[in-house]
Amino acid sequence: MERPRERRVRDDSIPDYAALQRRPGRLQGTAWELWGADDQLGTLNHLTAERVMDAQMSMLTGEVVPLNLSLTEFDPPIIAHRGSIEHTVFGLNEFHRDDRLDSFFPQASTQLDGLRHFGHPDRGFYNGADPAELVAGNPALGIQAAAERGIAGRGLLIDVAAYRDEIGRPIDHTVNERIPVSDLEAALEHQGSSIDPGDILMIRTGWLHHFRTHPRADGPLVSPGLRQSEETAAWLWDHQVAVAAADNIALEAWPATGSELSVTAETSGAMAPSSHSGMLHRILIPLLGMTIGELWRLDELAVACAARRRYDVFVTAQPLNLPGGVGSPANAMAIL
Ligand code: UVW
Repeated sequence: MERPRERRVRDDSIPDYAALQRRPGRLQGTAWELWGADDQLGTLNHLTAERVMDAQMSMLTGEVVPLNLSLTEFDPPIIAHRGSIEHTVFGLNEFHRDDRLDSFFPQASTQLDGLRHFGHPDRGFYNGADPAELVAGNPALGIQAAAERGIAGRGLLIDVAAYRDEIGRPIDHTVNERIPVSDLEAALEHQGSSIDPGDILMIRTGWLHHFRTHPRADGPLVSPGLRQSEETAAWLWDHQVAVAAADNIALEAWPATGSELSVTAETSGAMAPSSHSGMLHRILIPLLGMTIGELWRLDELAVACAARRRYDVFVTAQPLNLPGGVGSPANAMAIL
């Protein structure tokens, strides 16, 4: 049964993206100190208790849809420096089993990127965190902050893959196609949804389905994803999105080669370009404090949402409580 709901109210105390660019001094272009000088949560602060309560209205049947791939999904690994997990099962006697993980890379499968994952080469890490503190054993900007809070709220699926299929312009999953904001807006309109402040946004590009159903191509890994642009960053920020997740490698198109974003440290020659050059990550995580989700399993959710003709759901995601952790398996689920 359809449950009526009212649109949630924006928090007008939060400056829009254009206003962030006018903040003075070291705060210019950042969300730093908006939620306090010691804040470690960034846009997760949008998930107020009132909004979590409100997200009940997105549960219609109680059907639970897991959003996680297996921890061993990518073997061989898709990101070369994140090796395959080694799982040992042992027993202290014949009637006992225990187990151990080695070579465990928390970002090797369905994941959340925490706020120490990326800094901005010109501006630094979120809230001006000292890079020297971003080490094992020090909790600064660690994923434990999100774990201690827990992530729950209204999730909204944007099935941009289905939209593009339906208009006869399918996304090319074999290249790093940059999906513009205009496609996200059109997909939302097509499915009759709109973003509410505090939403956990889940963007389905269809890349994961393609990757799992086709032989692995030789050569570097590519995936379509969000276009690297100030417009994309502004769109996510101005909608007051709490978490931006997708079913692809990096949320944004990968690799970022040819991106329109640049940093002075690289253009001036002070810092060598790298595979991170041009990445949207460099704005979203350190400047805006946005938690990102990658490799989320959204295909079953897309089928269920299309069947109920509603794309808002209740979502929980519980990162590992690892002090100083950089990222974590998402441990996410949708409740319909
Ligand atoms: C990439 O580097 C591709 O993304 P991330 O490190 O966020 O997983």
